[in-house]
Amino acid sequence: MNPNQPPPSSPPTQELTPAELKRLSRRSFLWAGAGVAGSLSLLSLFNHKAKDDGTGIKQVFRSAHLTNEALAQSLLSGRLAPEFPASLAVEPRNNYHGATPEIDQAAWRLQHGELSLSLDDLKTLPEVSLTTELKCVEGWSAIVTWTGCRFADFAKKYPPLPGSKYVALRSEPAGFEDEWYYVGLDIESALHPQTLLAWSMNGQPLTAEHGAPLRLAIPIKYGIKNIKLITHLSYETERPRDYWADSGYDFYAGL
Ligand SMILES: Nc1nc2c(c(=O)[nH]1)N[C@H]1C(S)=C(S)[C@@H](COP(=O)(O)O)O[C@H]1N2
Ligand SMILES: [Mo]
Repeated sequence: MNPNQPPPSSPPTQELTPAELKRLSRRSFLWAGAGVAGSLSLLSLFNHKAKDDGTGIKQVFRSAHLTNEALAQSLLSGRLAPEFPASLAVEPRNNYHGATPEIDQAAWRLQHGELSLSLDDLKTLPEVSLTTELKCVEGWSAIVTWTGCRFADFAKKYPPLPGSKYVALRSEPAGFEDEWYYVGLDIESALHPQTLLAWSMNGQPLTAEHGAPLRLAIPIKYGIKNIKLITHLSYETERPRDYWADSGYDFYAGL
């Protein structure tokens, strides 16, 4: 730690019993941390004085945010995202960070190590539909019905090697290099029962705007983790690169 930086807030876990911890959402926990640090005005003074670390996140907040990553992991176990009646589902905004890649759908394959899987290969796995909320960090959200297979069922058929701790998902459509996107997931989140490799949205095959032919629907995490048009899937022992984590967002991006 840079000695010129103000001290981070003291670890808030000291003050809380596990039962109390469970009752706190990640966000309210941040505020609890701020309370422990002293006062909000003190924190904003720190923030004002703290140097930007180059990711756009001030050091003081980064330390709080690292504590929260650990917390996100402990809160994850056993939590389910809310589900809704399918009648509430709507079409979400198209949130490609650039142009929508229009690819040859018939030629698409999911690369998994040596395997090159077609959508029909994936459709042999049990089909599941879930109506959940897609929440974008930009502030909008939409209730959407996703249909596909559970990532957990994919992992049963194509098991990770022992010691795998992460999943790397990449969207690298040929000819759309400017739109390439990549997401890293801790393996527990990938295997969460609500995490789907989805091929349909609101009862229709995915459109190009929403990631045809295959995307991730992971309602325990923000929209940034819901990678569209997946072309590569691998299990990893080290934390993989992640498009938004590379820009300073929380790698876990949990809700
Ligand atoms: N390949 C790819 N996947 C992506 C993105 C992207 O830019 N490229 N944006 C993400 C973001 S920020 C959000 S909020 C969701 C939005 O999904 P939608 O466009 O189907 O609404 O897609 C995610 N998946
Ligand atoms: Mo987003």
